[in-house]
Amino acid sequence: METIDLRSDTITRPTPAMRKAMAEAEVGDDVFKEDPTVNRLEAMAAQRMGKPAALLVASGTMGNLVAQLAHCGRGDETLLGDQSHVFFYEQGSASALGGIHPRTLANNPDGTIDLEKIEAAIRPDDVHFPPSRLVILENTHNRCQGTPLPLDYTAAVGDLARRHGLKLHIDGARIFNAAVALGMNADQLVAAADSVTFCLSKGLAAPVGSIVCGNEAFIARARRVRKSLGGGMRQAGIIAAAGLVALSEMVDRLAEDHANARTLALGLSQIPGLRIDPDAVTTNIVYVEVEKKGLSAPALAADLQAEGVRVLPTAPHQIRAVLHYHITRAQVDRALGIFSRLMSN
Ligand code: TLP
Repeated sequence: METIDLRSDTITRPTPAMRKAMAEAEVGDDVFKEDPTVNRLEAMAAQRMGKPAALLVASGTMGNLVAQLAHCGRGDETLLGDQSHVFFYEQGSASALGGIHPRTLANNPDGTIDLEKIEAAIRPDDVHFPPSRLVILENTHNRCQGTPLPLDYTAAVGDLARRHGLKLHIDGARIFNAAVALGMNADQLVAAADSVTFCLSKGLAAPVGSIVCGNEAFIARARRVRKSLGGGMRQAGIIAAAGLVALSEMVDRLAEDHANARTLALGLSQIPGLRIDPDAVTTNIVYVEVEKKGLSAPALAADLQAEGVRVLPTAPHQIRAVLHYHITRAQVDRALGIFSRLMSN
C-alpha cells in the first residue's frame, strides 16, 4: 500500500542531484575550516541571508541553542513566544545547558507577539531581575498554522530590541517558505535580526543540516559553542554538498507545497466533523481540529495510518499535516478521499 506521509517536511529524503553531489563532494577537516564544500555552503548561506558570516550545524535545534548560548550568558533572559519551537520542543536546552532564563509571552494566532507585550517584559536595570538579553521570533511559525511573519512586524521588533539594547534572533527553520509565500527574498525578512537559524533538511530536502547566520564576531562565538556541544564535524562537506543543492534548486518549488496545502485545507474544510479555516493556511503546514463526538486526534491518526495516510496528532483534538517535496497533488486528492470516508463512518 502506498503511504502518504504528511507528518512533517523533516521526512524528506535527498534528491538524486543531492546524492550525486554528496558522492562527489570535495572534503577537508572543517574543525580546521579546511572543508571547501562547507566553506562554500557557509558563504552562500550568509549571502542568501544578507549576513556577514554563517555556520553549518547539525540541526535546527542545535542552531537555536548555539545562537542563544552565543548571545546570552548564565542568568540572562530571553523573550520568546509561548508557542515557539524553542520553548515548546527543544527540551529547555538553553536553561539546562546555558542557565538562560526563558520569559514566555503569548503568541497571537498568526505567530506574532504584541509589541507592547515585548516592551513591557523588558526588565529595568534592577538587582532583582535577570538582564533581558534576547528576543526570539519564529518565521514561519510552526505551531501557529505555519504563518509567515510580515516584514514590517519583524522590522518593528528589531527596532524595539535595538532601542533597549537587546538582540533579535529569528528561528527561520522555514524562512524560505515565508519568503516564497510573501514573494520576498529571505534576506529582507531577516534584515532586522542579529542572527537567524534556517534548516536545509525540511522543505529543502537535504538529509541533515541547518545554518546559523550573523556577524563575524557572533559566528566566531557560535563556532566555539558548536565545538563545545560536540558539533564540530570533520569531513562535513558530504553534508554541505546536499545543502548547496538545497539552496540552489529547492527554494522556488516550495510554492507547490503551499498550493497543495491550500488544496488539502479547502478539502478538509468541507468534511463534517473537522474544523479548519483554509484562509489561515498560507504555507505548507495544515492544522485541523477534530470535532466529531467520541473521536480523538490519536484515534483518527491511527485510522488514517491503517489506510496509508500519516499525520501527527498535536493535541488531544488536533492533527497536523505538512506538505513537502514527496507529496503530489494526486496524493492530496487521495488523502482527502480517505479522510472523507473515515469521517463519515
Ligand atoms: N520541527 C519539527 C518538530 O520538532 C516539531 C517538525 O516536525 O516541525 N524550529 C522550528 C520552527 C521547527 O519546526 C523545527 C523542527 C526546529 C526548529 C528544529 O529543527 P531540527 O528538527 O532540525 O532540530
